[in-house]
Amino acid sequence: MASWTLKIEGSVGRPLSFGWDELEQLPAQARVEDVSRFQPARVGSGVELDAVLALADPDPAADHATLHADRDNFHVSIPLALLKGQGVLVYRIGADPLPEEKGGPVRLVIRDPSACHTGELDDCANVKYLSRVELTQGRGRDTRPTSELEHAALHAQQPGPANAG
Ligand SMILES: Nc1nc2c(c(=O)[nH]1)N[C@H]1C(S)=C(S)[C@@H](COP(=O)(O)O)O[C@H]1N2
Ligand SMILES: [Mo]
Repeated sequence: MASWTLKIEGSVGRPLSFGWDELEQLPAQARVEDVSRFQPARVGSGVELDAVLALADPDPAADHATLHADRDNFHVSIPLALLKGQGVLVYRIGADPLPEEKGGPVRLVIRDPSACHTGELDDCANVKYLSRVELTQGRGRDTRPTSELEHAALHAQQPGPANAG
């Protein structure tokens, strides 16, 4: 169905590549229905990031996950300890693929982020067009805006509703 893949790579025993069909085959306990229940501004359903990472057999020394959106060259690196229990990979709305204007084909939705640039697990880390998750020892690439000005400029480029973020 889908022409995209989400790769899990870096410090893992088993690099993996997921498309729509592979994500659909994940067990019920990995599934998350309707992220708007905990993030009212976000939509869609998906799977727990933790469940997907576990399948790749992470190196015990890996301590960061870097979330790569190669499409627009946006990258976020977060300590695994902070990310644990927080990340949902959203890729569908009902039976349909998550559209690009919602950050599809795959978007990370953090269950409980802090406001933009107020911490490592912030709203800015809800990576759209997610193409790769790379596990590393130490922090990886992070292109999140660091100032209000940079942040406003980034939002001005985004499709979809204006966001004061
Ligand atoms: N690929 C990608 N993901 C991204 C961004 C981006 O520029 N590119 N911006 C981030 C920032 S700074 C914020 S605050 C949120 C905004 O999400 P929204 O547009 O759905 O509100 O997306 C994040 N995810
Ligand atoms: Mo942001």
